[in-house]
Amino acid sequence: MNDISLSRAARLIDVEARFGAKNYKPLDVVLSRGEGVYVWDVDGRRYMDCLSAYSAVNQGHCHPRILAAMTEQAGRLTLTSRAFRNDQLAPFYEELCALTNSHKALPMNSGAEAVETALKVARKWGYEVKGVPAGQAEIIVVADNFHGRTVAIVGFSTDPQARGGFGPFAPGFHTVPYGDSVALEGTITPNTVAFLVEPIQGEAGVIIAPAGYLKRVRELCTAHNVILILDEIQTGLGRTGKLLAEEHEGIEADLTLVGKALSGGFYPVSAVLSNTEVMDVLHPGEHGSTFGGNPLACAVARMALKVLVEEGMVENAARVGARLQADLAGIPASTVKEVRGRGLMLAVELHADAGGARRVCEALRARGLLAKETHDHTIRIAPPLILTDAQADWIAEQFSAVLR
Ligand code: IF1
Repeated sequence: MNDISLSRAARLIDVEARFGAKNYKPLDVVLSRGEGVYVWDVDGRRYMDCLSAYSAVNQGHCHPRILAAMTEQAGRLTLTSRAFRNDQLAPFYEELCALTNSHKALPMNSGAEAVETALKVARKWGYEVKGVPAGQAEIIVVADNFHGRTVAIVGFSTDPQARGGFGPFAPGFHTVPYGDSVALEGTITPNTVAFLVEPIQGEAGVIIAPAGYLKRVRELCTAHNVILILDEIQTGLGRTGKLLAEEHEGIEADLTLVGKALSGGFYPVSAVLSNTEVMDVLHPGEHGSTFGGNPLACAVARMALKVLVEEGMVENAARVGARLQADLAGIPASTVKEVRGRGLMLAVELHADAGGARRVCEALRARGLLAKETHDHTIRIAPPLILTDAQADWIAEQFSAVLR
């Protein structure tokens, strides 16, 4: 690093601090280019990206086929609004539903919008189909959830940082512990319309529920006529070594939420997928979005799904993820409490007295590896799904060097 380029990064960081809202505290690495599993900072220094923009770039940075689809579509037609039809929406629906075995899809943009959409669908279904008295619909969520940042969503967060100071909140939400199907059953009432849960909790620190939990949840939702909404915005589209994480337990949600990697990180694209006719409660004018389902988003998402499947990224995530997890678990470091995860959604949790995860992330960064801590003691590892064996071994070597 020379002084001139150092000052360029420092200047950009200073300008951010002066003009930007202070709602983030990123690592002080200023990136200007990405390709595959690698990103480069403004000084030309290369890093392996072990965050993948929170699993939005599962396909790797600037995937050439998605880039080509995006630029081609951008030169033809970008936005019509849903007041008119466009020629990309129908094939997007068809391909997305075929791939995920869904009946119907509703496109939005951000993950939070997909969550909000599912909550609205569930409530409306509750009133119109289940027969819940007006204004009485209840939705059950779990503790330590992360579903986004809207007022309704943070209202049922249990994280004081996410919800503090943002009330008053929407009523009608109840919280049960994650992984506890008995608590779920005890909280269901005749007015319960939905249960919303992440198959593996991301922000909570890559928390995997006990085996059989989701299966039991599925049984309870069916038995009590409650819509099961799985938030697969982070776990979906190959991250855990299956296309959808629900496949690990052999279940199907009623509503499945996908986002992030649905566009390979090129563009915000999310969707609500429906396995039943529950989506039919929405009629013209009752829900929508200016950008949702636009032709650019559809063209990008179609190619993002195509490369995920055609280039074997889901299988690769399972295989290389297992190898990396075993490598990490084999590091003889007394600072490590647990290595866990599925596919390439991994986490290393440190003991509380190990000096903190942020420090480890800083040390990894100095060795050319970008990872992000979650809470104080957990480092998450989520590289693009195109990771090779040699790259996985390299990641484990860097952790070994830093942790020992
Ligand atoms: C940020 C976390 C990850 C999500 C699940 C919905 C959304 C997310 C399961 C909302 C978003 C992001 C948002 C990002 C940080 C990040 C995150 F640490 F906060 F939890 F990935 F681990 N459901 N997760 O994980 O999607 O509206 O953002 O498109 O900075 O807030 P969105």
